Amino acid sequence: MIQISKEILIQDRISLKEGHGGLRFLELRWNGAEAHIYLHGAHILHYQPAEQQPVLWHSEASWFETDKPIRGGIPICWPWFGPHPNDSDQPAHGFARLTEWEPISNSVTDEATCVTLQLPASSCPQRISLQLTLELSDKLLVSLTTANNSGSDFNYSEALHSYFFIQNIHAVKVSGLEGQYYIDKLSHDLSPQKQKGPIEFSAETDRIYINTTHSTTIVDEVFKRSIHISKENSLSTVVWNPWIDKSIRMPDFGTSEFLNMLCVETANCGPNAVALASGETHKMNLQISARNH
Ligand code: TA6
Repeated sequence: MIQISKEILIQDRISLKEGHGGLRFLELRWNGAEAHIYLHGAHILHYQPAEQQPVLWHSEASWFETDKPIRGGIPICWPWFGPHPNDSDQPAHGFARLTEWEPISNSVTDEATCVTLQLPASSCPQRISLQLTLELSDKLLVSLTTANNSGSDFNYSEALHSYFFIQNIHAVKVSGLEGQYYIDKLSHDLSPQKQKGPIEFSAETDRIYINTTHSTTIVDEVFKRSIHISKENSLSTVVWNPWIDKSIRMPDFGTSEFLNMLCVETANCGPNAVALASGETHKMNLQISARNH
């Protein structure tokens, strides 16, 4: 079990708590906003701006066990996205979300509350490091930084697999990806398709938008809220809703929970996997902000 140094905890701004399943998390606070990041997987589970509904969703049926991924929030997919490319015994979406991370630094100012966690070196490939920084202010900034000091190229894919809380999937649109190309993972034809208009949902949806730096906006007609998602150093955006049949097949997902969640994921995956030369660092940034209409 990771030991937390006392310097990480700052009264009223960064506190260590015991959460679901007895797993520990850091609670960050800033001017009425709050965020929770579990040490397991450096998993951001909760983000709620001041006087707003929570922005992130998690399943009531989620596991909270040290050898399983948490269902919801912002899982970290690294160093591969989806199934392992050539070893079916490996866990989906990599091992970073299945390991306890160590808080290593913080910053508490009038402008923001920040914490950085590191994947223990014992869990990383040789001389590769992975850090996550969470910055809470009137928005949420998440940075995932991979550093390669291995002496050779390190090829990997990654995602901040964000699950957003919505009121009804039938009354939600995603704008910002108009004209971008996507791979439809549910189709036999995996050739890139062009997105026409905003994305609306009426069935299982699992798409990787490729070669795109575009920001996206989730427009929630019922909550009367827009969630704006912008990114840096990310060329893929994944859009996923399991709908009912896939929800039934997932033991850690309630049958009708698909109505209240939508994944818009900030990634580098598929053709946008990262080739990181030795001595180089790659930092993928995600910014989430929510605005009531
Ligand atoms: O990001 C979409 C996706 O790759 C879907 O295909 C689905 O598998 C989802 O991730 C959830 O994956 P998980 O391993 O967390 O159940």
